[in-house]
Amino acid sequence: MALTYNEFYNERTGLTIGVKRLLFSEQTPYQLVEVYETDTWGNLMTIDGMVMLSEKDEFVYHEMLTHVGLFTHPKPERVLIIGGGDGGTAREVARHDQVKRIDMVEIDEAVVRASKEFLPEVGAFDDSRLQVIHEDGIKFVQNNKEPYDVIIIDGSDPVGPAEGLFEKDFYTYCYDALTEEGVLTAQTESPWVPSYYSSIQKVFQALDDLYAVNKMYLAYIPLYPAGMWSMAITSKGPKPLSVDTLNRVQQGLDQFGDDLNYYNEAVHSGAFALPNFVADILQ
Ligand code: SPD
Repeated sequence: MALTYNEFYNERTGLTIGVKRLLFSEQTPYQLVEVYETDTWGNLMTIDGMVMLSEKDEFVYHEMLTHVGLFTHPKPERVLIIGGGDGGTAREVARHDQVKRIDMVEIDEAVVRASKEFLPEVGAFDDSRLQVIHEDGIKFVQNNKEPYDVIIIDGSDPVGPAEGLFEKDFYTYCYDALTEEGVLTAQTESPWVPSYYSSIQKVFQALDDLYAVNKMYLAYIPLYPAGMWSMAITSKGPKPLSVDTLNRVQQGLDQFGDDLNYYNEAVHSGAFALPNFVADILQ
């Protein structure tokens, strides 16, 4: 019998992926973490029945969540990742030579363990600048004493342990944990899933209240609900579309060579073009 992984994200509408077998399944104190071997997407990690990443399409999410923010900051040296236990965001951060320290705060050690074993090509766990900390990301930010230049929120969906990552209190703690020109990026769900609209609105309202600069941008990720994904960039000053930022994008990408598969100069700017129905969510 042909096996499939099914994720319903809008009543009876969903995603079906052909799978060969279940490689890992663990109910942790926080969530159900699973990894499947799929027919065509490489290995696939899900949390509580929601796709987190597949080996074949993860590059889109990780490149877009990372480089838009890192190039917006004039000198990103200290970077904090909240969540991101698969290591893909850390891998993209590590491409930036200026970065001196990467702290990744992943609440669930099972995500890191499963990723190292079954998604070995994804994470940059060997980078000497990376510290992996297993703690509640919200408490970590709240108690932080040494501010970061860039914070990246690479959490899961707004149910279970990641719910608090969509609340104003959390973005207030992040504001206090950022340096003077601090930049933050966050994953903010699919604009095609109305049940997430209130979470999206809550985040953008909080960013609007707290930060000087605040924008939504989009990426196209086939295994996420409806394929369209939104992200937020917010900062205390630096703007993602300023001439300085665009110059940094150009110079930085020259150094990276051909290593990226999604992000480029045109994508950086184009990602901020929002279709009307998406802009309307933020009204
Ligand atoms: N429903 C998909 C939400 C994905 C958010 N994070 C994915 C983690 C990949 N590093």
